[in-house]
Amino acid sequence: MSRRLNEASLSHLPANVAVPSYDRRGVRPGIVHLGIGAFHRAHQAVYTDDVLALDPGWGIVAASLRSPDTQDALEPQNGLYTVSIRSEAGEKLRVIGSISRVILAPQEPDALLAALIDPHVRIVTLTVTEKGYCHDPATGKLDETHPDIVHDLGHWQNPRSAPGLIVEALRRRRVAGTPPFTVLTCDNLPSNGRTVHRILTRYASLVDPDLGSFVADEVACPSTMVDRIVPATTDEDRARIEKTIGFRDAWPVVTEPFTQWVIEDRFPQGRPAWEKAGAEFVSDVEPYEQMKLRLLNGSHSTLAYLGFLAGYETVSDAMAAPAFERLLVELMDRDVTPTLHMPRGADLARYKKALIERFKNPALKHRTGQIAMDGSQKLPQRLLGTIRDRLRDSAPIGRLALGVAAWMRYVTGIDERGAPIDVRDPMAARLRALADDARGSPERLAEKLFGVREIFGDDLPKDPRFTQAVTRALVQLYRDGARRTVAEFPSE
Ligand code: CS2
Repeated sequence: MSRRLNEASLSHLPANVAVPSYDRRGVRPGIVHLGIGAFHRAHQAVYTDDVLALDPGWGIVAASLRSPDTQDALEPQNGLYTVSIRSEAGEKLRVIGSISRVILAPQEPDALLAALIDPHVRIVTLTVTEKGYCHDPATGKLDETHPDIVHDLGHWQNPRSAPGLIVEALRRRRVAGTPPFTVLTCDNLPSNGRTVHRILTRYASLVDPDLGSFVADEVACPSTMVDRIVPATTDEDRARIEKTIGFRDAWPVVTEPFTQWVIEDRFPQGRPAWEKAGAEFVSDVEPYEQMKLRLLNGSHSTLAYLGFLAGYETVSDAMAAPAFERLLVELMDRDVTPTLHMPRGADLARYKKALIERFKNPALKHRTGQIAMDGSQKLPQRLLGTIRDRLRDSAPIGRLALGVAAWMRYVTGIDERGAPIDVRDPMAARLRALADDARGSPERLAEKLFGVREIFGDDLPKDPRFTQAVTRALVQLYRDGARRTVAEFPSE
């Protein structure tokens, strides 16, 4: 077996593997990142790596809030890892050096808080996934009954949730006279900056009303739209990359050529010149966010549930079926596009065409089962917002309802052949219990699931246009299976 990738191996890598162009010894952390998963490492960490040569003051200290896996993989590698960019044209490899340290929050809470209160740290970025914000997905408000929030409010000096950690760090900075950092969420939440600001303000006000006002008035939470498809790394990826670079990387990340980052330019304590790496700074991100959440993520979730039920393992497998491609094109063009309000100059037609190509990328083994995770946290911003807008316009919602129905079928935990589905979702147990209560009747299943207010809110379950369209699609899915339902679904 080869030696491990680390600082010493950088000068021994093959010439076609790009390496950091700056001296890592001169880098100082200016960013703390919470939630170091593959997405952060293929996205924000790459943009930052691109600009560290210009200003070495923006290195990243990253934290895992739960699992030790990333720390175990990256610490022996001095934070270095490989990004593999894959397409039909082949694979490009690059070693990223912007992460200097990985902290495991549950084990080293003091180290994380120390990093967060360092006056040189001026930005805290987050990719903690939708569920990491401990909020109610339907309303976007803090879920005050969430076990981690209940814990943190009782022990606010020893928090474990992302809101708890951020607010405690802000409190300590305030006591020390250090200006607050900017909080930059990079998760796929609607109006993500505003949502995070609301959650942090509420949490802080429950700790101390005065701290709540401080967070409300003084902490900037710019919105962002982040985009890059990053499938989970496989052992096959590890072996292939080791062969090319000649060193073992315990956790490389695999991604596509496409990458996009649109950021609201509101950083009172300064920021890296990410625009030099291709990020777009705008005054209003929300149209871009909505475009991406509804077109990309909405299609992704629809494809994930229907594709999984139809027996397609990956997104590109499902997209190779003409009926699936047609459904998605129609979903984007006829159902989502009319709900978007883009600034002049945004080329939606080009964006959608590129999306179809991205989904078809056969070199990315993006598993439908991966995207299907955490649906309870994803449906509101991916499909239900579009549905609300369509209903307001008295427009048809058939395809959108089919996506919701496929999710319902999926969370029963039993696939079309009677085999168990490993449903990963913070609400999995509750959803499963509701499904069991429905005893195989699609009508009852739909009715039970409409009652989950955290997902569907109070309005949709009362609208017969919504409930009937979803129930009809669910009946069809049970009767005909996903493949046939998609093939026969009317283009209205
Ligand atoms: C996907 C996203 O897993 C999922 O839910 O829809 O991770 C998607 O790949 C990214 O948002 C693309 O930017």
